[in-house]
Amino acid sequence: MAFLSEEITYHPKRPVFAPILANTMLSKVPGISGAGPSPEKTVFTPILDAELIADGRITSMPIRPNTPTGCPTPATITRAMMQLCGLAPFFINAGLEHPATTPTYHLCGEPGRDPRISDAVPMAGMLYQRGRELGAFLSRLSDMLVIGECVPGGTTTSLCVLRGLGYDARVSSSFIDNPHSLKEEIAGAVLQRIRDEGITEPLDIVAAAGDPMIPAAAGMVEGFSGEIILAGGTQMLSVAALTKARGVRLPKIATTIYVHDDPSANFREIAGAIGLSPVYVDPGFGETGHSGLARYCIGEVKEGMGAGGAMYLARALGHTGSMIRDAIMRTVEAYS
Ligand code: AAM
Repeated sequence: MAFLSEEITYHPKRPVFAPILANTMLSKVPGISGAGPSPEKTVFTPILDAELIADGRITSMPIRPNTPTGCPTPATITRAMMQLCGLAPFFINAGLEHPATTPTYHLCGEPGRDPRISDAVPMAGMLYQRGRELGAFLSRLSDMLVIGECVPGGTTTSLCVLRGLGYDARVSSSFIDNPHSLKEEIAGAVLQRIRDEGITEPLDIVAAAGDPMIPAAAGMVEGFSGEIILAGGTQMLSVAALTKARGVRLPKIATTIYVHDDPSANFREIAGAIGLSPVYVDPGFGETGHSGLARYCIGEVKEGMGAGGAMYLARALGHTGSMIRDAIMRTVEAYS
């Protein structure tokens, strides 16, 4: 199997890798997110993942960068790619519950609220606008913008947004066992509220049902003039669905094979319905001999913090599949 699902057509000269950090209160619902050691602690994952990528270690809390089953956080992969490529990530805070512990560009948003109860992102319009301005600013510095995300619970907000925009989506999960019935229960309640309140405008649907990452990323897609890569899985489909609904150009999506081929979701079908043909990376974690990385192949973690897009970027910058795998192995082993 080839490392990448398609040939690289563009080799950037000055890429910017920009993960968007945000919270949704849905991550605190027990059983909804595996991106953190407990439901309450998932809100810290974006901050701790960013710390790991920027500093190479987590010091603000006594937490290891692996799941309880020994599966490395996707931030480990992103860290390895930043080092391999000699890049510094540009973190964007679209709405975090707690202050970040690494430098971030603050869009002055708020954490996403529970969309079953009230509008999740009342500031969606402002976040879109600020994302657009940031995208335009970055256009002067860079020819390729790779946008990642870290939003625990974000697959569920994306489910709500995609359904609200008319797509019959089934989304991925950080868990091996995708908590579909819990997600369906939440999406059902949110869609009922959208119908009851007569919300039809795409950005209003995101304000009602989404999380702060979605409008910020979509605004950046509109504002940036160079090559755009959305680095992520089903969460990035909701960003692309929003840009499509607003008549903005369609971005490219890069993810891992673990999301692309996830039998518990319908990533390919929804990407096709939006008009996208995503590129995916197969890093061959099953053949590395590392039992934690091999768990990606059975559906644990799968993707996150732009890991798939970071590996794509490393290929676009000329690194081979085996160089990329070796860099990941070195980083993973340093944290074992
Ligand atoms: C981010 N950090 C992660 C992780 N993600 N650490 C471990 N596993 C992950 N999958 P869900 O909706 O199930 O919470 O999945 C979305 C989260 O999973 C996002 O934060 C994404 O970046 C990834």
